[in-house]
Amino acid sequence: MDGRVSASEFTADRSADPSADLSAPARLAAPTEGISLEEVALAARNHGLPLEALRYDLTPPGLHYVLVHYDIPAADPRTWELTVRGRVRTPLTLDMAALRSFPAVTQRVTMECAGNGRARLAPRPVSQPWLVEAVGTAEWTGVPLRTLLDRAGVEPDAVEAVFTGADHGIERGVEQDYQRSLPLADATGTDPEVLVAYEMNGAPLPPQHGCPLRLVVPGWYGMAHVKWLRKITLVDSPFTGFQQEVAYRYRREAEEPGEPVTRIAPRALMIPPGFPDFMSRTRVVRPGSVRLEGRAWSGRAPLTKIEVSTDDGHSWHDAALAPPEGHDWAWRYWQAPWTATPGRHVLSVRATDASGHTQPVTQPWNRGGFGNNLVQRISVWCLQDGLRDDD
Ligand SMILES: Nc1nc2c(c(=O)[nH]1)N[C@H]1C(S)=C(S)[C@@H](COP(=O)(O)O)O[C@H]1N2
Ligand SMILES: [Mo]
Repeated sequence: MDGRVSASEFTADRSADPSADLSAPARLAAPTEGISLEEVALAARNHGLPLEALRYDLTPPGLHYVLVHYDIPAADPRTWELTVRGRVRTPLTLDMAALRSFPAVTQRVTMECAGNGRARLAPRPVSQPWLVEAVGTAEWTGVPLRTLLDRAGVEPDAVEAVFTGADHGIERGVEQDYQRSLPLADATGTDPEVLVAYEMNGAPLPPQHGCPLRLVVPGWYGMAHVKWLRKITLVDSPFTGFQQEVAYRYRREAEEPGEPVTRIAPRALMIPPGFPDFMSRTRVVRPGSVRLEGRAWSGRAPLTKIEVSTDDGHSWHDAALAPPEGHDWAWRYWQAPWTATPGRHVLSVRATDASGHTQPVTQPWNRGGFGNNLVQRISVWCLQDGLRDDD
């Protein structure tokens, strides 16, 4: 050896398995490693809710967060068919007209990506780098899943329904259609009631949200709401596909089976008050009375308490929480008064639900970066005057 490191020593692992270059395994970022261009590319495709849009009960078109693992597939509603197969007495093939002929149900549902909060974790799981904004609320219209399963006649030995989307890709070396399953009890439940939805806020589904058909599973994290839904298969043993058994598990060690990611943990978010600095997004407010407000939700149990802190978590005060008004699976408005005094402040809010869960003030870490409902912190400068005089 002449002391130089040959190129093959760096590429040895990869040349042994050429697909490692094509589709890398899951990993954690090194302590000093920043967000990569690959993650920026994902973030540019999969946008979040601008937090000021928390002001709307229903998220306006285009402001609802989006998460697409592969590509948005080409889909023509005029020729689309949904099949129901497997452990059923009567296999079904339904076009959009047939689906629309069933009695329709509309539900207001807050959806949140299980990876929301991932980019704030340390060590940071390398993936879609959400901060806190992967959430939105829409009114979804469609056919209850149990209506379709009744029509097909589920055989007594069926234990799960598997949902297949029309999108196709490779993830961590596994080529696949996007697929997820639900236990039969959840698939046929009445509260929450799972929908096979064809409308979002009264209009046909837009391409990025699953045109022409998607599953909506109220209370569950986003991965369960399979978009571009083309096939429902009743199976007699639990589904072990990639998005079920490999991804979307709470794991601290890579080798452990982990717990499945299911329902949404409680979270409250605040509309950042005042106005932002362009680069840092640090907020500026004027001294005096400021209304702190936002939305809160939980997919596990009704909310019982919202608290705000204006001193970086040292003390907490109850906020006023609006009633659910019949929308049990949607976020609720909260507000609290604050008197801003000159200087720097850190604002936070946290939600508690009837299952006794409160948002943590230390990170709930797992390898996939799922369910990180660590409290939001908003840095605010209260300035007597502007930084520059406009007059
Ligand atoms: N077919 C399919 N369904 C999918 C996905 C996908 O990539 N393909 N992404 C899932 C994830 S991880 C989330 S968070 C939600 C996002 O739904 P939205 O883009 O309508 O907000 O869709 C889910 N359904
Ligand atoms: Mo997600």
